[in-house]
Amino acid sequence: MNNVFIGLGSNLDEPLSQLNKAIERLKQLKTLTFIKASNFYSSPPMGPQDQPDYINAVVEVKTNLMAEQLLDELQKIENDQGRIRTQHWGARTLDLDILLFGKDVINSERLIVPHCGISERNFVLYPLSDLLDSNFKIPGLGGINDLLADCPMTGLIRLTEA
Ligand code: A4P
Ligand code: MG
Repeated sequence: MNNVFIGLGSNLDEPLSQLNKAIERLKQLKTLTFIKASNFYSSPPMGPQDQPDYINAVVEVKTNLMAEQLLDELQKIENDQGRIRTQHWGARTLDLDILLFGKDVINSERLIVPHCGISERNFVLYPLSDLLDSNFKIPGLGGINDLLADCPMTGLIRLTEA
């Protein structure tokens, strides 16, 4: 079994309920065990500014699936929740990214893990840190506490207490 951390993001069609719906779908999947969800956070958009603020969260699951099989499941959920791929970094009803997949480092055509930009994106790093021990080390990036110290919370608002 691999411990996997999945990043969730939405800025269209009631982002909070998009995230809650996606979490319910993940809980129903027989191929994984849901462990825990982080707090929810809001933040201004990274990338094109003519789009609404985002809501982000991270969940931890355990699974025997291979990473690409898990990506297939996540893309099904994105598609079912009306994800339309138009502009890179553009507005979306739901984005599900595999942030960490056990201790694996993956560089395939479909998958880059750890996910790009974990260490610079406060809307990924802070919810992820809600779920990690303070001595946790991210493959190739270093200790979570050092990463947090280098990543200001600017613009990030914690919405819920998990
Ligand atoms: N892919 C590669 N690695 C992974 C991975 N670890 N997990 C590939 C998931 N997918 C991965 O993704 C394109 C392709 O990435 C997939 O087909 C998969 O094979 P996509 O979601 O269709 O397209 P995208 O939107 O162009 O890229 P991506 O990577 O999802 O964008 P980001 O980097 O996630 O950025 N601002 C705030 N505040 N909060 C946000 O959540 N998100 C984005 C999107 C922009 N601005 C944001 C936020
Ligand atoms: Mg994505």
